[in-house]
Amino acid sequence: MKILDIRVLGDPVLRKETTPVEQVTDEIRTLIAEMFDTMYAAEGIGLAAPQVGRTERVAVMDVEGQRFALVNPEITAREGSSRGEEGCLSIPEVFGDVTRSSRVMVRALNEKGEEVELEGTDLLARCMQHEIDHLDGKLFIDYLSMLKRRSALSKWEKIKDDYPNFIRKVAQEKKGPHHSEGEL
Ligand code: K1U
Ligand code: ZN
Repeated sequence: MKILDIRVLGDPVLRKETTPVEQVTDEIRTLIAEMFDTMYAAEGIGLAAPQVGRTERVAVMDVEGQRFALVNPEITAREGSSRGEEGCLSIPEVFGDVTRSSRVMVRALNEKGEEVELEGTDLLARCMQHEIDHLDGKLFIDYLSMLKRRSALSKWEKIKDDYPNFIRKVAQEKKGPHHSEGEL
């Protein structure tokens, strides 16, 4: 298992457009496996490649047991609207309410390189949109009102020095899908 460093707000990689993956190779599958390990270790429900300093169009998520690796994901349809609180593993301790579509359809390649079309509703839909935003260089704070964004950024200013060089070190995994109770 390899836990990757998470890049935090201020690292330019979080604002870069990602590059579509041409072929799902073993190298991409290794990246996906390490991203899952990192996501579980950080106790998140999703993670996108730029958050670990990579520019491939790849994201992973595990929302209430629905676990997906998405390569080159695109939203093909959306409906409804729902407002809910979001956080971001790249902006620790900062939260804000964001309005998102409540149901989305996402087309992507899976880990095997097969084309899949997935439906997400509620939290899964929110997570899909949050992760696809990361792949387009967008962060949830971009959707906050000027006042809420200012307050989020002022909170971040107070804690950002805990992350020298824009790097968040994540401790070894605490929980994941394959670990039984009491296992280290
Ligand atoms: O991409 C990330 O930064 C991960 C982030 C994704 C997220 C999607 C949708 C809503 C909020 C955040 C997180 O995993 S934040 C932490 C988290 O585990 C969590 C957030 C909301 C509900 C449940 C868990
Ligand atoms: Zn995020």
